[in-house]
Amino acid sequence: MAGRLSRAEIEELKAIVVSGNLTAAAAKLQEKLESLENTPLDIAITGESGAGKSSLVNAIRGLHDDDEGAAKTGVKQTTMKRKAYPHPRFPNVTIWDLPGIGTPNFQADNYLNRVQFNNYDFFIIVTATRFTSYHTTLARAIHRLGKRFYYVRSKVDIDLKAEQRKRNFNRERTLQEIREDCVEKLRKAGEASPRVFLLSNWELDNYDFQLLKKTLKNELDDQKRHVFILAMPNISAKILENKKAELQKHIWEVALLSCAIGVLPVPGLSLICDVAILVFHMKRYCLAFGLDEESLTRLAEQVDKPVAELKSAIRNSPLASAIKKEFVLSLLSRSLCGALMVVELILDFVPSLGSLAGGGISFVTTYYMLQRFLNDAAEDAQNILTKALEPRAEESI
Ligand SMILES: Nc1nc2c(ncn2[C@@H]2O[C@H](COP(=O)(O)OP(=O)(O)O)[C@@H](O)[C@H]2O)c(=O)[nH]1
Ligand SMILES: [Mg+2]
Repeated sequence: MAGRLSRAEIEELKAIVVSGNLTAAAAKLQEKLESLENTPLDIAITGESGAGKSSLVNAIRGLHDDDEGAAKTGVKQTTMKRKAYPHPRFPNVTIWDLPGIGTPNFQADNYLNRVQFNNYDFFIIVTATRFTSYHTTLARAIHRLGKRFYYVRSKVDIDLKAEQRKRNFNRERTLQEIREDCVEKLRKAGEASPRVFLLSNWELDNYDFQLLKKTLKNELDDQKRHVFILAMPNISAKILENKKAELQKHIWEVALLSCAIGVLPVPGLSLICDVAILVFHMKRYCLAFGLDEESLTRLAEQVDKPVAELKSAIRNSPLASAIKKEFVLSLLSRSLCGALMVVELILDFVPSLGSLAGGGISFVTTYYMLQRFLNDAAEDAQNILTKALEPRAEESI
């Protein structure tokens, strides 16, 4: 069922409609939506050699180390030059694998100049062992240059495994000890109030990844946040929920844009709404949720299941490549009844919409269609995740 507009959305919508200047509002909305879609996000991963930088680059991109296009990892793999790894589905997002720090002649300022520090939105400083003055000197230099940084302690799965051999093993206590040790080392190295996130690149969604994600979300501006959320790997229900909520926030803007375009005399556009807008956004939803051939094939390989098995979990949504004008038109003709039912509902809330050309039908149709499609895509993404995580038949015997 279509979700309701929030109070803030209704107010904003009313203001636009009442102002009577829909064309100007549409131009602004178009600009806003375009910049949301194209904003670059550049994440720099740094730390000493062997800390797990390249592994973190892969994990954030949702890749396994041996997937095609993954950053090379391993004891002998050292990166002397920075290397860009574009996000597999959102090319405006780049994860940068920076050269190792902490070599005998290491100088933070030189290093930052060499890696073109200005290119990045924030830095993640990784260690798998102890934080030292190399890390804090680098962090201070980053801070001086007006950029943000986050300390990550990687490979905590190894520490836990080692501690597990002890009889009085306690997971939470071990993690707390690692955290305290990191904080203490950072304080000693001159960091007044350190924040450290404990991660395993092999189990990215465990430990402090949620917290790191939340912190980044809160500290990025609106546009970067949007891009960051959509680019996260689809590894947990929480991430899928975040994506849905983020996409949901912008549906009403897309709908209003469609409505504004609908009232302009643009030849070839549908009477009831702009089909191209629907195609564009539905495709984006699919890509965000990994509902595309490439993502499914990769996931199937990662969990060692046939891709057909993962696809069998899909109930509603087509894959990104199948979303074309014809698909949307057929969806529209099937959904028109439902859409018309919500027209009244929405007109109750925003009566002035009725004064728009076509009685706001374009707004309502677009809103309804995107809302439904988003619900379906999010549900399918969850079904796929559940299927991917299910034990394989022979394992459950
Ligand atoms: N157990 C475990 N091993 C890791 C983790 N991160 C990296 N490794 C391993 O540590 C080694 C060095 O990792 P790599 O990402 O190449 O480090 P880099 O030199 O900083 O890029 C590789 O063998 C990785 O597989 C982790 O979180 N847990
Ligand atoms: Mg590396």
